[in-house]
Amino acid sequence: MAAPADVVERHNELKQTLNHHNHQYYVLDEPEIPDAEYDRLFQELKTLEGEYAELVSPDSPSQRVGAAPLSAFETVRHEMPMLSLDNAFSAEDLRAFDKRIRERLKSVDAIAYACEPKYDGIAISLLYRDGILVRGATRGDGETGEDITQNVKTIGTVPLKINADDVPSLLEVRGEIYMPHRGFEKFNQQAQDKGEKVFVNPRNAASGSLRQLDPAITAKRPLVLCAYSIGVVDGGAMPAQHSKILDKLGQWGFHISEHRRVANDIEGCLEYYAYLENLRPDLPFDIDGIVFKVDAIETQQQLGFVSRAPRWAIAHKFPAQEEVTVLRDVEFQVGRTGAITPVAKLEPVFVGGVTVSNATLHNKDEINRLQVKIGDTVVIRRAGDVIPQVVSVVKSKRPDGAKDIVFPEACPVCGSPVAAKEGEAVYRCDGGIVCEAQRKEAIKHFASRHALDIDGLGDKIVEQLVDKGLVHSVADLFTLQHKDLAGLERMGSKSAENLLAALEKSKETTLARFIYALGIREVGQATAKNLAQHFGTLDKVREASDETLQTVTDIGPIVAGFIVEFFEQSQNNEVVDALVKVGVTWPDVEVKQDQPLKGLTYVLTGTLEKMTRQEAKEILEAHGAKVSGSVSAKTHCVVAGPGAGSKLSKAQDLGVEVIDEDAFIAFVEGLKA
Ligand code: D41
Repeated sequence: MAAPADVVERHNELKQTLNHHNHQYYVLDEPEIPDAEYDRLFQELKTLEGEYAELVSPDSPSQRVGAAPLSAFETVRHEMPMLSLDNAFSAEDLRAFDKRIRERLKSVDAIAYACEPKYDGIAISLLYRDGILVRGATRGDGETGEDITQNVKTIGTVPLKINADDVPSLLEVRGEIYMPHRGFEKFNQQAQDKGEKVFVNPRNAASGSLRQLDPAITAKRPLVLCAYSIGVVDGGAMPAQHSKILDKLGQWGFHISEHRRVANDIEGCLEYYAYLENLRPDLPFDIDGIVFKVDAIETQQQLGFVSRAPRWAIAHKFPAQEEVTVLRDVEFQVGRTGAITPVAKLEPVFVGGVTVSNATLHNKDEINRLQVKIGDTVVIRRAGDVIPQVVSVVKSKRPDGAKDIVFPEACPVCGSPVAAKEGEAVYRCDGGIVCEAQRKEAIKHFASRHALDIDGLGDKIVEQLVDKGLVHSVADLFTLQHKDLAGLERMGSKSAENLLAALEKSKETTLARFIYALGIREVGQATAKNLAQHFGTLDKVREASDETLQTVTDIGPIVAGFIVEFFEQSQNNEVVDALVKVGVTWPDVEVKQDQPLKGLTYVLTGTLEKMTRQEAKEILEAHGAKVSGSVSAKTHCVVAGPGAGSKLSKAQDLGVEVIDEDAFIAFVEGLKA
């Protein structure tokens, strides 16, 4: 049956739209819509083509996967095309996949599947001749990609040489290059500090990093390769199961997913899906689904592929964590330290399992970067349980009346001037404790679980206490009377009694909690603990100079500056004194006298085999040393395990002492004696 005119029209429209977004995504690295939206449009196109085969044309996005590479790199033709993956979006889709396979094989037996996370990065190919890496290439459109040999060679997880006697003389390893969260955040922070371009997400960061024409730039990016299959093999044999092939690659020094597993049947695959979906928020990298592959290579070959996607593999995608919606308004919230945060008020939208109507716009720079206006259609992302954020603007959907976002020049709560310090992106209200918003936040923080842990003193109660003028500073909490509390909303006589008892109880605390509760900028729980352990008494912390503070574990010049600044302000000291006067107490902390490594900075790098890095760090810190993440002229010593890279070479360049793990252990033993 011929397709009706309206279907033909819709199909043309989809083709055009998808080709546009394909170009934005693959060639320009500037996606305008979330993957979920793209997937939906693509599915719609595939459905139409499924119904009316005549619609399938050579220029349909269904006929190619990705676009031609940029011209700057040499083009490489993959000897064996790099296939793409079909998607499944539900358990039903997955069972249908299994059914198709068994029907095709005319088999009633259960099929074993290799299960692995689908890393959200860039697929690449690595070619090894006699075990030596001779070429690295992007997947590109699957047929041709870009030669990025110089760039992949800079990535630590890419072996330059496979040291084994059973390596085929020609071997192609395929995998995904991605940027883990920590590296991504650090990189973006640095880029922002330098006023350079920041990346929207780790995937774009990985892609942008690989596309640098100067490998020295790529070398500085925290990229990781995870190997997921092989391509051409000649002059040697590989195992007969996908899972065993990965094991082999692991033995040869490739990074392979630690979460991979073999399921005995498709129901096992669904269990694996649930397991990984649960783990996903805690993974230190982005994954966008799971890949299931028939484990037996012989069966894979029997099944073959259709239009560039294997029949024997499928990607089970997670539900969208990004969505599009409309930005209705922007509100400015004032935090504990006066930081003004623009909050996007959104047309409510369902993202990754929850309805979102607020998202953070972070700060003024971010608004400028996004070039967002009120009325815009925006892309919202919700990652794990962090605050949803606006990641981009769909400029093509901007309405005529879109309004500029005006950042306030005065605090929306107290009217004090708002300013950013030089080099800082954050604008702050300089009202300090004059600002009601800051006072409220400071009190909420003081009462919070890891601070004084005042049971029953919730946000709503704090707001009422401040609004009614009953509490100006945290010290006032401890002089509250039953009659003050019982009159509040949501507070009966009994709850008022309970709150008074909780306040009384909270007075007995620890030095670390007390320091944390003060809410000094950048002094979190860990720093507060370090301060308590280092100084032992509050007075010593108060008197400590900038230089002394910097000898404390994990405290650098910036945090030291905040602490000094805090105790320079008389109103802060008055509050601290008042707290002590009303009876807030804690036992003094015993300071370890024996700190032979005091003032020395150590750096740990590479893999330690007899202890974890965390253990080594704790040992060093217990002896008074500072453990840093980067090597500088001030570094006293670098402990380097196998796989140490740039830090080791930097230490060598700077002439910093380098010891291996055994020497370190001997040294530590010596300290005990
Ligand atoms: O982690 C991944 N992104 C991943 C991608 C993976 N774990 N396995 C994959 N397996 C394949 C086949 C089945 C074709 C060997 C893949 C991809 N392909 C793939 N990545 C990009 C396009 C296709």
